[in-house]
Amino acid sequence: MITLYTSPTPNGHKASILLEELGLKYRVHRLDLAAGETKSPDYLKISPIGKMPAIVEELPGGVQRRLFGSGAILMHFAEHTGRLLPQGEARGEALSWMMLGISDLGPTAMDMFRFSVRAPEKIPYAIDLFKSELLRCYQALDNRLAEEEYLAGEYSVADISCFTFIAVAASMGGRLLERYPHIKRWHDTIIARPAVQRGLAVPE
Ligand SMILES: N[C@@H](CCC(=O)N[C@@H](CS)C(=O)NCC(=O)O)C(=O)O
Repeated sequence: MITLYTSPTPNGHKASILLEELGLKYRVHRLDLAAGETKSPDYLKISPIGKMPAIVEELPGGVQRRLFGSGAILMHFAEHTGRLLPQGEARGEALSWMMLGISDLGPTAMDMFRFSVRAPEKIPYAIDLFKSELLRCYQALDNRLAEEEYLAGEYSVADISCFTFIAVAASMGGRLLERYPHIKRWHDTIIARPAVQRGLAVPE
């Protein structure tokens, strides 16, 4: 049995969309971030950094496997099932775009939100920096999606990794999808997938 520790955020949705796409059975343990549940001693045994998403898998023989962070989850289940991670030349593309979602797009989008919305004091340097870095990610995605239907040619973990941060930004208003027509075409195709809709509804 797979238990997904999550909360309704873009990183959590990467894991739930993946599990839905792969048709794997899992149960959901909802974490209350505001109540500090990711910092509890029990949860820190699963995710040493105290962040979600994380997974505990019960394996035969009473063995447990933990996975923490959306990147490890995407990679592990794609490799384990042999799905959503193309082989051959496209593998390098898939891993590169998957990592762009994890190490560039996601952290930059979160820092942009923190500095422009949450911060009690608005620091123009930080806001300008994260905005320009975010636009750099959007432009790279749009350019790639002008060439290919999906980031690695076929639908893969690369798309799931980047999609959730694009979807949340698009849902907050603004002109992201208007400005980047290739991202819009890709976003609209992915959001229409039934597994993506189910994944976005987790935790209910
Ligand atoms: N690199 C991690 C980042 C995960 C992350 O930042 N999770 C946030 C919510 S989206 C979190 O757990 N925040 C709680 C905290 O920082 O205390 C991943 O890709 O999953």
